[in-house]
Amino acid sequence: NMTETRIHRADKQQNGDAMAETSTVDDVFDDTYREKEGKKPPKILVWRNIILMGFLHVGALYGLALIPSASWLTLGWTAVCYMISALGVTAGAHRLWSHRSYKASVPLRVFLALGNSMAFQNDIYEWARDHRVHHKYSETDADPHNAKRGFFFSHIGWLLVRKHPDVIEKGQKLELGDLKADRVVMFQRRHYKLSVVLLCFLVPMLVPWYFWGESLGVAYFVPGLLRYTVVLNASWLVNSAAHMWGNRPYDKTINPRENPFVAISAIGEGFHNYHHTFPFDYATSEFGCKVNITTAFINLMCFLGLARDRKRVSRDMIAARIQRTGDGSHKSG
Ligand code: ST9
Ligand code: ZN
Ligand code: ZN
Repeated sequence: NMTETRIHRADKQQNGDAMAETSTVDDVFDDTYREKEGKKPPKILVWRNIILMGFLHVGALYGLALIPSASWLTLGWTAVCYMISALGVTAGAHRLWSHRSYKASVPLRVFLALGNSMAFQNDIYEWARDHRVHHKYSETDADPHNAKRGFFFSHIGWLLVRKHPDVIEKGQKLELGDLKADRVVMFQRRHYKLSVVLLCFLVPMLVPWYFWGESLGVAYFVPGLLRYTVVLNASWLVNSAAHMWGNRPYDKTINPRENPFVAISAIGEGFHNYHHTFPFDYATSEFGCKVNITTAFINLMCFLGLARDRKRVSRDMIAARIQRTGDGSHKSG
């Protein structure tokens, strides 16, 4: 354990030197935290969430059965809604707002916030707060979706019970000034419920009904509920599957893994061993745009002048890390 501690310390130093600016983002693993000893607090079920998530998944299955009755335009629209809501999470809440791995102009931030409301995964502020504690206290009581509590808990279970008190205690100590200072983030937080009703449910349903006469039933269940549920599960797989199955070429002392299947459905967010090792890298992967639509999207935004200052880990730093802490699965080894 002493060596592990030293590894993390050394890396913090290294990251800090290479990326002075990122030191303000409170997303670096804290190896000094210790779980409280003794009995764990009891699990308190939140029945409202259990029932709503149950209905949502039944509705999504019904949407699946309705796919053959949907027009091609409606299916195309479903894919568009999937992309916009996924980008609102990956390029927005995750890479921009949780990790500050690049900078985005106001129009791009507005687009990402709209996509984020379409994804209905809690507002950006709450998402980023939970995500920063997830990185900082990964796989401990203070991690909201602690993967040590099993697949079900890290996938969906954590949204169905009250949080462990350490999540809240540690979360309250996080530096979140950058989020509070972002007017787009705070505007979305103030109008979150209305924005979700409009963007996650009404817009996906009304567009196919109004523009090409799709039935309201198909329009509600396919681009609405089914699309929402698939984006949710694709995101949750990063917390469950990508914390359990895959190689650890960059750091074998941590649980997050490289999982190409998750990377596909989560449009580039499955390279999770890399991401937890270098959380400030805007590509969340060593391999840039490969199986990574989100990275391609951010590159396009830079090309259009809507984003800038992408942070990237140097080749040397990656190679050194693979040598020092990798599990030997990297093809360079
Ligand atoms: C959803 C989120 O699905 C999904 C996140 C996925 C993350 C993936 C990450 C992987 C990497 C990125 C990959 C992206 C891939 C995307 C691919 C796309 C194709 N710090 O929460 P409350 C305080 S959401 C500090 O009620 P309870 C705070 O004061 C789905 N403080 O705790 C708070 O008040 P406020 C839809 C914290 O009572 C107060 O405590 N949404 C923190 O224990 C109470 O907080 C739902 O299903 C913290 N971290 O309830 C709703 N946390 O907020 C789910 C809390 O006002 N949520 N505080 O400041 C809930 O109903 C509740 O949170 C609960 C816990 C029942 C789970
Ligand atoms: Zn993780
Ligand atoms: Zn992250």
